[in-house]
Amino acid sequence: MPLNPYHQASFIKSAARVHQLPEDVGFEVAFAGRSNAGKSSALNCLTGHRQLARTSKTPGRTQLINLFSVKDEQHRLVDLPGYGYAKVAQNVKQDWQANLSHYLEVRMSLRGLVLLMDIRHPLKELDRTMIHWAFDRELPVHALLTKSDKLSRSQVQQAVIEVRKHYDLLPEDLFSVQAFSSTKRHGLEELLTILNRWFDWPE
Ligand SMILES: Nc1nc2c(ncn2[C@@H]2O[C@H](COP(=O)(O)OP(=O)(O)O)[C@@H](O)[C@H]2O)c(=O)[nH]1
Ligand SMILES: [Mg+2]
Repeated sequence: MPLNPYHQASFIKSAARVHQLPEDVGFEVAFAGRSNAGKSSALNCLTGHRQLARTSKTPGRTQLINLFSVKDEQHRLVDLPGYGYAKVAQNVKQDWQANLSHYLEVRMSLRGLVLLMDIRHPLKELDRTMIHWAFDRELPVHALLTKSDKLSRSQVQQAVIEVRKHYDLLPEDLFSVQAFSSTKRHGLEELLTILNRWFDWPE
């Protein structure tokens, strides 16, 4: 595999609140999804680090915004807290949601949102909420339908088509969809193309 810049990703910091983030300059690409959607696995697959983002069998524990630099600190991957974990108290949930919507609303360096959803259960209510927050400021969303190894090839194709169809009226550069498997490393090239575009790196 050719050397990809994401393999040099390194941890910058964790932030509990938007005001604790690094200065809002350069480029950011955020990864979001329900707890257990496969976000940590995808980030680890992308960066080649086995423990860059911690995978967990007890979802809902990561409440911090984690930032990683790619090439330099002007280009950052942002691991947003997972949402939708049933056992979390209502007030904590509301707090996370306020924090996530605030981040999506005010962060000027944010160029795109990678939204991870289990390919077997896409577009849950909170996923749609995230998508609408992004569209409120015309932020592009790339839906990453994870764990595609769990379905047959035709089921995977069907799922991609259906999610895309749900946002029929939006142009492809504002809403795109792909299947992804961290375990099989399927879909990495397609994801890299989107990330490079958002970071304004030549293909
Ligand atoms: N079969 C399969 N399982 C996956 C894949 N990605 C993640 N998982 C599993 O799904 C669970 C949640 O993954 P994790 O990356 O921790 O999800 P997160 O909560 O969104 O960070 C773990 O048990 C992973 O091993 C995948 O591509 N294929
Ligand atoms: Mg995780």
